[in-house]
Amino acid sequence: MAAARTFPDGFLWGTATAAYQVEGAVAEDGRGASIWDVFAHTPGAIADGTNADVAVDHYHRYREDVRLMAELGANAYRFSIAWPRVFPEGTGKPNPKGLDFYRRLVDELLANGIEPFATLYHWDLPQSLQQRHGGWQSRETPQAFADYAGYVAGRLSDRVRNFFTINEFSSFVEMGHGSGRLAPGLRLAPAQLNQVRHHAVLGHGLAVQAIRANASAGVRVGPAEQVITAIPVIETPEHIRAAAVATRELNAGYLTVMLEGKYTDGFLYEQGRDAPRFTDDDLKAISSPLDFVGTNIYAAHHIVRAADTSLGFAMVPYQSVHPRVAWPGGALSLRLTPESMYWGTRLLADLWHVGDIYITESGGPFTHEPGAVGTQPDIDGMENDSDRIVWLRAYLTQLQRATDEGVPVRGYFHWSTMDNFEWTLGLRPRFGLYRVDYETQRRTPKLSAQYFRACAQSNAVL
Ligand code: GCO
Repeated sequence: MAAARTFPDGFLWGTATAAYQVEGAVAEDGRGASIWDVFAHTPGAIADGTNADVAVDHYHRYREDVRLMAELGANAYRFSIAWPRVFPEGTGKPNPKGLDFYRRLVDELLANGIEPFATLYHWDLPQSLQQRHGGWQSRETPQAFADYAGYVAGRLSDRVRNFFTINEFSSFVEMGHGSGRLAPGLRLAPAQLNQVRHHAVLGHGLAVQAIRANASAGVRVGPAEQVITAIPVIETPEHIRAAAVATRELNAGYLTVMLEGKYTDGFLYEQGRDAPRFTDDDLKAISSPLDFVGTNIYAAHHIVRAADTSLGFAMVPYQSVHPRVAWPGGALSLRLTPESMYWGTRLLADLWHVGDIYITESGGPFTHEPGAVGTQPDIDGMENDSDRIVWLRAYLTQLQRATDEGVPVRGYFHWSTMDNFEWTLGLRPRFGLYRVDYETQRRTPKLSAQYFRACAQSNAVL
């Protein structure tokens, strides 16, 4: 029998979702519009013409969904709080029914022995802030976000002990304000884009301060960033050093400035006159001390090698035939790079001495539509997503390699509990451990749900 590849005692096994992708009920109980409601209803914006007005109706089905998490053997759940439910206009008068939903959800989780981890911003900015101030282009928004974060933490921290401030800065900034692929669909000039980047991390920092000022003692807070990961082409000292230098530079606009309190010289030099305008007070807020770092790891953004360049590293470009899983209906794909789980977490600890790390998302869009060419039949009524199991085992193996070496990873949140609305690609990509029939909203465990449960119950990679 091979040596058990166990995780440390107390390691959390969870799944992750986001409000806009799962809740539906977009006009219920006083919820205000978000930029995603506007974007998803813009003709042509969503690949399959769907939107998340209903999504998977988690707002009404949350009790059943919590039971499904318990059946996974999960002891944690990462969800996001919809800002427009709590402050329909983003600021001003709160909507009590907004927080009431999250109290109900959290009480159901706690009653099932599942630890709630709440993300305060998973991209659904109140539309009113976009209209009034231009959203994250304005310094009004970071302050509004801090006020909202402090308000929520002050009222939920009797039950919610862990808050993530913002999810995936790089995605909603670069694709929401650079390429325009995500809401609000802007294509800003470099200087303006840099200012949005800066306002996003400033919002994070001000929110950390507001949570500390309003939450009950012992509450913990940190970001949930998709750390740009660089893995060494060969795991020898010179290439490992190159991967470390690359990781610091590649994250300069986000995690590096949060953890070091300054923008790297390389970043400022590279941005030149487009560099963000900031004050020392901004940097102080941005680098407010954290209790943990959450990181979404799906694949390595880059393979790097040591090179005699000014920064000491060079990219090793991916070959087009690198093993991957494609997003159905889109041009995106995830390259198979399980060692991103090892290097993505080890370098967080090595570079910045991060004391507590959570994998806040990982997984892949392994989608098998019944009747489609190449789709294999179900096994005992469960979707045969053996591809997801093989992928997950490879990634968990590298994560356990890290924890075995003492890297302080405290938990793993699989993306996602169930199939849900995958932003601009709509409902076609399916990331869930549970399959959702979008006609009936019926949830059915996939084979991978059994695999997840086996690992969670053994606290090991099987
Ligand atoms: C992200 C978001 C999730 C996605 C998931 C699959 O990481 O882009 O946090 O909302 O749905 O990653 O793409």
